[in-house]
Amino acid sequence: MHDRIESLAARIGAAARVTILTGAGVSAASGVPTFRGRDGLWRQHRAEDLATPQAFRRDPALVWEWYAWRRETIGGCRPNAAHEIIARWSQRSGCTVVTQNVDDLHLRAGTRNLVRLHGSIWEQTCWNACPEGAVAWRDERQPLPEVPPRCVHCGSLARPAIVWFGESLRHEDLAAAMTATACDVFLTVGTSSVVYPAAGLVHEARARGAFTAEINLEATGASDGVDVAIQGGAEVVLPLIDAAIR
Ligand code: BV8
Repeated sequence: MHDRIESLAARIGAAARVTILTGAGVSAASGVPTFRGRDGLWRQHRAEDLATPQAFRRDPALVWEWYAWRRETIGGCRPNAAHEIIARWSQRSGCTVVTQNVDDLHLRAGTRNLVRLHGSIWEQTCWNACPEGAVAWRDERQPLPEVPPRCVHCGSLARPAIVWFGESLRHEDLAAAMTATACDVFLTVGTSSVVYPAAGLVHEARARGAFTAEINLEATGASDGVDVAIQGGAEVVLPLIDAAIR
């Protein structure tokens, strides 16, 4: 593992453009539950029951209870060493961070040039798509005074400003992520690489000539397709890489 960390550090140190894609594993050491691992959120709840527009239409109170519980959990979590190293690297010009996480821990760590592909658990939009409510507003109140919450503009139902299964990602976010696949080094960190289009970004980057690396506790479907796969916790491996960058 030492050699792989040294060679990846050399690549990052020499790169003009670095892109980092993150998933739930980056926030695991902060205490945010992952989705598909042991104790992952999807083990207790079926995604299709909770994270789809159909589920929300069927039972908005149930979906909002799940999000209210996750907001409470995430509200008590702090960025860990992985978020902090990524935030520091993001200060370099040419670095883009693309996250699938909705917890905003990258933002709280001070990450620049951040693309939040799946939105934020701290933001809401109007379910009825009233014109003002189409623009997300932030609500960090803990606990939410009313579940389900209401649109601050028209009073109808609000929804989490999160991309659910079967919904399109925001065009500008997907475009920014695709642009960032034109890079020298592409790191995929703490993601099971099963949810598209995010899971396709590392392959796109490699096809465009990037050196690609994965950091994950275990092998994923992306492991065989990257130049180097390092098994370990992001909060352990990223500080080791950082220390090895000259
Ligand atoms: C769309 C919101 C256009 C809920 C989430 C192409 C092929 C196949 C299917 C599709 C495809 N294109 C589109 C699809 C369908 C679908 C999809 O990908 N389905 C999958 C399941 C097959 N995609 C969509 O619907 C997307 N929309 O493409 O629009 C369209 C529209 C209609 C029809 C066709 C196309 C929208 C996707 C939106 C997903 N939203 N959730 C919420 O968060 O509240 S997904 C959910 O999974 C999470 O939000 C999360 O962001 C995402 C990814 O999960 P991960 O972050 O990877 O987390 P996971 O738990 O899985 O893995 C954690 C990893 O960390 C593990 O590997 C573990 O080993 C590791 N780990 C743990 N601890 C550590 C660690 N690693 C390092 N250090 C540690 N300490």
